[in-house]
Formats: sequence, structure tokens, C-alpha cells
Amino acid sequence: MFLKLISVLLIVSLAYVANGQQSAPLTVSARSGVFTGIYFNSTRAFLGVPYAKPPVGSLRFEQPQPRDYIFGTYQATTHAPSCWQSGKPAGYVYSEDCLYMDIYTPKGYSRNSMPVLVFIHGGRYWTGAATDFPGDKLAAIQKAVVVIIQYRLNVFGFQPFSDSNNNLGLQDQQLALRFVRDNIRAFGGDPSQVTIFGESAGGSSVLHHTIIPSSFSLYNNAIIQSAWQWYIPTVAQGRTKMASWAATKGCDGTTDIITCLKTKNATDITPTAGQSDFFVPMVDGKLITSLPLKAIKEKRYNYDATIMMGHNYDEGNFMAYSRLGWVPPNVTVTDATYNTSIAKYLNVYFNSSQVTDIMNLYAPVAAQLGNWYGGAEFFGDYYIVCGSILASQYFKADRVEAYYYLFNYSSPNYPANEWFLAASHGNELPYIFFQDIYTPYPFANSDNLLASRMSSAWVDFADNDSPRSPLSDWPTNYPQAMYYGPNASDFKATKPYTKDICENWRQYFEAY
Ligand SMILES: *[C@@H]1O[C@H](CO)[C@@H](O)[C@H](O)[C@H]1NC(C)=O
Ligand SMILES: *[C@@H]1O[C@H](CO)[C@@H](O)[C@H](O)[C@H]1NC(C)=O
Ligand SMILES: *[C@@H]1O[C@H](CO)[C@@H](O)[C@H](O)[C@H]1NC(C)=O
Ligand SMILES: *[C@@H]1O[C@H](CO)[C@@H](O)[C@H](O)[C@H]1NC(C)=O
Ligand SMILES: *[C@@H]1O[C@H](CO)[C@@H](O)[C@H](O)[C@H]1NC(C)=O
Ligand SMILES: *[C@@H]1O[C@H](CO)[C@@H](O)[C@H](O)[C@H]1NC(C)=O
Ligand SMILES: CC(=O)N[C@H]1CO[C@H](CO)[C@@H](O)[C@@H]1O
Repeated sequence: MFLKLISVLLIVSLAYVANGQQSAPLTVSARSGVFTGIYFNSTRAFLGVPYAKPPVGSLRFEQPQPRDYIFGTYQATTHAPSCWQSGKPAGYVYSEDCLYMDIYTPKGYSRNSMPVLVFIHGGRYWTGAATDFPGDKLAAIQKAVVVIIQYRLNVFGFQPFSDSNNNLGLQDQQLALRFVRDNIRAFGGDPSQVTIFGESAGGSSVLHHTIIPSSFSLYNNAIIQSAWQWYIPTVAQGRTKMASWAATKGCDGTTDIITCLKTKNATDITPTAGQSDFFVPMVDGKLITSLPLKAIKEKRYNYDATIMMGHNYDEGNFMAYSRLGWVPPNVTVTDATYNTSIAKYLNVYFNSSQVTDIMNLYAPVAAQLGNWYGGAEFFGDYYIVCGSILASQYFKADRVEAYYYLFNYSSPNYPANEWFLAASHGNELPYIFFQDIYTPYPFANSDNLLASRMSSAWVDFADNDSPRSPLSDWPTNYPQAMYYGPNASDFKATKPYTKDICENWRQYFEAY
């Protein structure tokens, strides 16, 4: 018995030696419960950690509820299902019971209170999953606690049919952040050093948390990457637009639509991408009281947080590709295709005179650059670039410290037939997470260098409120930005990023 124990201890200590460092225990006692994780590459990973009561049955379409203390030891050893959606390829498991997070922490503690980076994934508020973002490399290489959260999507997270319980997906994110604040110390994180970061819909989620007062105390710093959609609907607009959709589900408004939708099979009420333009954050007068740019203009944002923001140089290229017929830029896009597509996406939120005005604004751009690149400029400016630029002008005028980056890098290994997408939407993420995310390609030496630079800037920002280091000589404030690329080893590449045409978007992005 005693000998057996000795040999077990010996094996355990040999395992520590084999790892080259002391491994911290896999079971931690946190405020909300005792959690057991797994060793995952060079991290301890606590996968599928629940932060809310499952929003199922009578809790569908209701505010997220904190969980009671979990008795016993919770096995946080496998990923949770993704939130209910229709956007993923085969192989994903969906459930309405999806309010979980994955926590990655370096296997050997580098110190007891590491900075915490909480990632909010994108996907147009319609799709997305924590499993797409393994946080292990970022955590292990840069010595941080990396948390990937899930939140309700599409109709389950963003219903416009009632005047209460709107923007539930953002409320889920708030509850996840409360869980992080209350528990992260047990995982090696410092609850007073929490940075939220996100890309696309995740970037605009972070943006919303910088203007929603009830979110202010839940994080310290914010990184807004390629924030998607600076023009969002009101609840009333969403209700009008989606009434016919609800009617096709047997909820025609003769009874309360939410009460009716609660009785339906989740599969049957999961919207497609084309049906999801109004299942997004909306101005509800409670959580979100105006368009985000208007809130920033009126100085209604979190002054206690330091903000980092950025976008990608070819931001609109993927949208041009996917929305103008899946052709590369060297293939001619007809005027008819260009007109139809631009009008289609504008018609979602704008009336006929506004559509005409905006199309006239971009007609000279398309005439000069060709319809493919003209479309890319339009899509990029409308959804992402111009809102970001106008916001950073306000930060500058307000004399707050804000950092801006521009990602303009093409990996030598990026698939050659899609060269025009390398610096497009979402493609900075591999250089934060240290691995490919959406498009698989092996990392070249310059890719590794850029990933070291960008991931260390993100973690330095979380740690010191500043991304500056010898690896990246960041300027503060508009119009100067840190350029990541085209040359990965140019540590001092700073340039202005103004864009005159953006002034024309102000009237829309500050309309209400
Ligand atoms: C929901 O609908 C799907 C497909 O129509 C079906 O496979 C599933 O069994 C249904 N679930 C319930 C609980 O009725
Ligand atoms: C467009 O460029 C690709 C290479 O990127 C080439 O394979 C293709 O033939 C070109 N198409 C036209 C119409 O020039
Ligand atoms: C495209 O729209 C412009 C106005 O923006 C118009 O002048 C032109 O005739 C349209 N072309 C086609 C082919 O529809
Ligand atoms: C379009 O909306 C704008 C802004 O609300 C309004 O001023 C204008 O009258 C509307 N035009 C039409 C044709 O509805
Ligand atoms: C972005 O990168 C491309 C090469 O990939 C280069 O031609 C262009 O000048 C760069 N833009 C800026 C502003 O540096
Ligand atoms: C990249 O930038 C570094 C540092 O500024 C410089 O030494 C090097 O020559 C540049 N490489 C290219 C290909 O421009
Ligand atoms: C080096 C290493 O252990 N890599 C593993 C990291 O985790 C993923 C997912 O479990 C594995 O696929 C890798 O092999």
C-alpha cells in the first residue's frame, strides 16, 4: 500500500519533469464551484464551464439567470455544444443549452495573477462557436488567461417581438463577464485586469459594452476588432420587419409572439442567414439607447477603459467576393450585378431615397476602381471601416488615449487562388491566436514573427493598458495607426488612415 503510493507519487513527479515545468493542479476551487480541467497542449483547459442556468424551456427568450453554486466536482473536460444556429458545416453539435465558456491558462503558472483576455466571437450574431477559437497557444505563449465565451445567437439572443428581454445575447455576455470577475482568480487570472476583445459581431459586442453603463464595471480594457454594423435597427423596426417571418412559424400575433415561439421546436424557428438582419443588437431604449456612434459623440462611453480598435486593409474584399458572384477581382462584375447587390443590402435598413443617395456616393468609386473593388469599398466602409474611423475621431477630439491598428498583411502561404482575401475580414485572427482560424494554411517564418508581435501587443495591452513594446511602436490616437504588414518585420510602421468618404456616413450612423 505504502509502496504503491510512493510509486504513484513518483510517476506524478516524473510527469511534471517531462513537462519541463511544474504543472498546476487540474482541479480548482472557485467561487461558483470546484472545476476539473484537462491538460491541453501547454495549457490547463477548463472546457465547457457553465456560467448561467440553461436558457431552455420556460427560460427561452428570458434574461440569463446566474447558476447556483455547483456542488460536487464539475468535469470541465469537453467543449459545450454551440448555441442554436443554422450557419455551421456538418459536425457541429447545437443546443439551446449553450451558455458556457472555455478557460485556457498556462500549464505552469508564470505568476499568480495573469492578465485575463475574454474573447467574444463573431458571425453576424447569427452563427459562431467557442470551438472555432482554441485559446491554448495565446495563453501558453503570452502567459495569460484566455477565456472564450458563447452567447445566444439569432432569434434566441436577439428577438424584437417584445419590449422586454431584447439584446439577450449581450446580457449573456455580461453574465459571462460577471462569472469571470467572480471566479477567474482560481484559474490564475487577475480579476482587476480583464480585457474584452472580439472580432466582427464580437468586435461590435465589445463596442456595445463600451457604451452600455451596466457593462462598465465588468472589464478594464476593450479591443474592438473590425466592429461589424454601425447601423442597427430599433426594436420597433425589427418587429415590423419580422412579423411575417413569425407568422410562417404559426405565430401571427393573434397571441403574444414570444409566448407562441416558446412552444416551438428550436429547429423549426432557427433563422437562415437571409432572415437574420433584424436578429441583431437593436436600440431598445434600455440596454442600448442610441446608435453606438451617437453615444460616443455624446461622450456616453466608458472613460475608465483604455480602448484599442482596428480594421483590416481589404476589409470589404470577402464581401465583394461572396456578394458579387463569387468571382475574383480580375473577373468583370457587370453594372447590373453591382447595382442589384448593393441595393439589396442597403434596402434591408434604408428607404429608397437613402439607397439612391448612398449608391450615388459610391458610383464614382466603382467607376474608378471597377465594380469589384468599388463594391469592396462600399461593403467595407458601410459595415466596418467608416464607423471605426468616425469613432476614433471622437476619441481624439475627446483627448482620451485610444490605440488604432491597421492589418495589411498577406501570408506567403495564403492560398494563392484567394490572394485578394489575405488581408480581408477576420484574417488578422490567426496572428492573435497563433494558428489559422477560418482558412487553413501552414505558418511561414514571417507569419510566426507577426503572430509574436500581435499576440504580445494584445496581452501587453491587457497587462499594462498599452500595446507598446520594442516589437510594435504604436502611436496613440487618430489619424495615426500601427500598421501590421505588409512587411511583418517593420516594427515602426505607423501611418494615417483617414478616408474622406466616411464623412458621408455620419448622418446615418448618428441618426438616432
Ligand atoms: C424538432 O424537429 C426536428 C426536425 O424537424 C426533429 O428531428 C426533432 O425530433 C424535433 N424535436 C422535438 C423535441 O420535437
Ligand atoms: C484571374 O486570375 C487568376 C489567378 O489569380 C487566373 O487563374 C484566372 O485565369 C484569371 N481570370 C481572368 C478572367 O483573367
Ligand atoms: C446602375 O445604377 C446607376 C445609378 O446608381 C444607374 O445610372 C445605372 O444605369 C444602373 N445600371 C444598370 C445596368 O442597372
Ligand atoms: C427616408 O428617411 C429619411 C430619414 O428618416 C427621411 O428624412 C426621408 O423623408 C425618407 N424618405 C422616404 C422616401 O421615405
Ligand atoms: C497594403 O499592402 C499592399 C501589399 O499587400 C500594398 O500594396 C499597400 O500599399 C499597403 N497599404 C498601405 C497603406 O500600406
Ligand atoms: C522590412 O522592414 C525591415 C525593418 O524596417 C527592413 O529592414 C526590411 O528591409 C523590410 N523588408 C522589405 C522586403 O521591405
Ligand atoms: C502539440 C500538441 O499537443 N498539439 C495538440 C493541441 O491540441 C489539439 C487539440 O486537442 C491537438 O490536435 C494537437 O495535436
